[in-house]
Amino acid sequence: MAYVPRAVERADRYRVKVEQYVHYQRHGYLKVENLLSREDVRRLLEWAETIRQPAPVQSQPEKASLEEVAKTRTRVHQLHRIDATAEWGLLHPRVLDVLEALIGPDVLALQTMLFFNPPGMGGQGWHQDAYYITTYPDTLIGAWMALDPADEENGCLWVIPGSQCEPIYPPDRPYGLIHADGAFEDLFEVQNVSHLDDEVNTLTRVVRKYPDPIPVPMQPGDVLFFHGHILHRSYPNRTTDRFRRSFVCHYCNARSWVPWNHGEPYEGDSANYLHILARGNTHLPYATPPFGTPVHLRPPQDDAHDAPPRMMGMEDGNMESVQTTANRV
Ligand SMILES: O=C(O)CCC(=O)C(=O)O
Repeated sequence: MAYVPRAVERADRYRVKVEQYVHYQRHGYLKVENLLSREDVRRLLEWAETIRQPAPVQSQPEKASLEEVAKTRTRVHQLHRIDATAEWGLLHPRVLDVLEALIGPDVLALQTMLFFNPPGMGGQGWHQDAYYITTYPDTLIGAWMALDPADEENGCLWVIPGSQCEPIYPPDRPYGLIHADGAFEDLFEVQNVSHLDDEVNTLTRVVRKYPDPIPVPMQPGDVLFFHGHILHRSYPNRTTDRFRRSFVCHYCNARSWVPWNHGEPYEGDSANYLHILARGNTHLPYATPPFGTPVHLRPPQDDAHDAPPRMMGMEDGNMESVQTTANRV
């Protein structure tokens, strides 16, 4: 039985250009403008406004208004586990279209974060996302969906193009590792990752190898895809009158082993069974969307059609084209 991945056909499907793929691979990020419609953004914004009774996510205050939540927390995590709109945003088909091309064909949805970042608040210092979210092989990617205009004043994301080529600088043991322990000669441990103060956050030592971090201004509906290794950060919202709301999700290839559940316990040695298969197929455990958001999966029997056998070389040592191979009886 051959494995033949197929992209999902839909009238409003977003098709990634080769140039965009190359940009993502080369620079570690890709901004796709207007990926979400105005209607989509409105739905997410209206939903964000209704989060007056914060979800039973650990350490959430109960029965607080949005304003109260925003005063104490600039973001809420993992709402898709308890909320249909968050699940819809996480599994937005046009976001998945891009992910299918960048890290697919099989996509596992891992995390949601709703950011409020009201005036005077928010910001996260330099970090690499795969430091926090471990996947083996490491295929982590973020999708940052702008709900408000985001710029330098209200705390847009900053990235270091090309820094996705860096390994993950690990935390002090025994917190976790991405690379095999001891595989590198000179990989150093970092402290206070994500701290806003560059002098306290020792990942800055890596950041300083790169002269040109860049801000990524966004408009509502734009989505920034960013590699799990890219060095990135945001600054506090310096405005007095503008929120910087965004919906940020993380995904990986569904063939990756995921010993991560947002710090929550799980059974066994991987948490794959808790994460939603969003596209394609996988031989690993997975969850289906609890609120019923449609996802386009490919059941195993769909793979059972003839794919051309491919060979790298013939018995005489010469290369053979795929076409010639496919025609062979
Ligand atoms: O949006 C922000 O302020 C920070 C987001 C971020 O760094 C992340 O999602 O990894």
